Amino acid sequence: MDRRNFIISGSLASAALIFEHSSARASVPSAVQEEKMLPVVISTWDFGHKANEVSWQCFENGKSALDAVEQGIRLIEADPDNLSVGIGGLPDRDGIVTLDACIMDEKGRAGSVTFLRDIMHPVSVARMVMEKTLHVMLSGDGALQFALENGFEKQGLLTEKARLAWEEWKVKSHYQPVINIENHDTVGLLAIDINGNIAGGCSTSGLAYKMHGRVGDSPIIGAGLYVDNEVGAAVATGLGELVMRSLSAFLVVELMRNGANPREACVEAIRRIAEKNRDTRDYQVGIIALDKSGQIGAYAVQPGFTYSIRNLFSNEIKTSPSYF
Ligand code: SD4
Repeated sequence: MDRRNFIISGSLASAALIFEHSSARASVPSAVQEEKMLPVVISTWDFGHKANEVSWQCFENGKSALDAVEQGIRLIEADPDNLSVGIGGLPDRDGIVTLDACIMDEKGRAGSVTFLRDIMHPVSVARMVMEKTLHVMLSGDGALQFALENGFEKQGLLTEKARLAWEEWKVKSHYQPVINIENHDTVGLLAIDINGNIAGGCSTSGLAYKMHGRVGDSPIIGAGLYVDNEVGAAVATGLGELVMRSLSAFLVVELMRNGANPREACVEAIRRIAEKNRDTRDYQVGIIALDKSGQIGAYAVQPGFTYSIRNLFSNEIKTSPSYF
């Protein structure tokens, strides 16, 4: 479907929503029913709602799923009030903000940056790694150098709010990193366009007060994010160490390839994490997934994981079911 038809079907969808609310679902025009699943944007947490809006605008402007993913994530990276992504992210235990991000497109290409300092939009640097280099991942000083060479500007990312939170943590924690269910909230966003092309991305400042040099799952292709345009995509949030050990995003996509629906695939990936870590419950991992037809799924270890969905019929924040 071309852009014009997408916009038309968007307005038809609004009509469809009204029908739905008035329990006259059967009256929805058949053209809308046929195309109801695409495009779709799904993202982690409540703040994903406003990221989805930006991604949706990209679709309305005829942009690709990759653009939709990058632009949606950039909005969250630029929000100084978000304490886990981009500017305003909580620092490591030495008071330094280091960022991880990655992106994948429908061709199976991937780009990633880890341990990046002083650049507000790691997802865009990751995209540039994917598009302009022969590599998948750049890290630390090399990632920074690449960003600066490609027009990104250096800027301090530690806001006053984050600095004060870190000062307070140092007193309370006696300078030990705290890894619990409170200290993280990564943005992960998956999008499928009207042509069925899928892209995904992920961006984070990682666990608050982590050891300097620590890298989590978010920039690791197959752990924090995986996209396979034949099958679907998945992205994770939560305690990265557990996600890295089980390659959760890749696992979810492979389970879908073998017939699981997105929800079933997320349940199985979370079940494996929960079963392997029976000694504690003081952590959270949440996974969202999208398949080729636009069906979505979500599941988490703990209650409290929310995700945001935008398609022709729905624009809302949902609470994920959980293992415990
Ligand atoms: C990490 N997975 O660095 C990230 C943090 C996160 O929600 O997702 N927070 O481990």
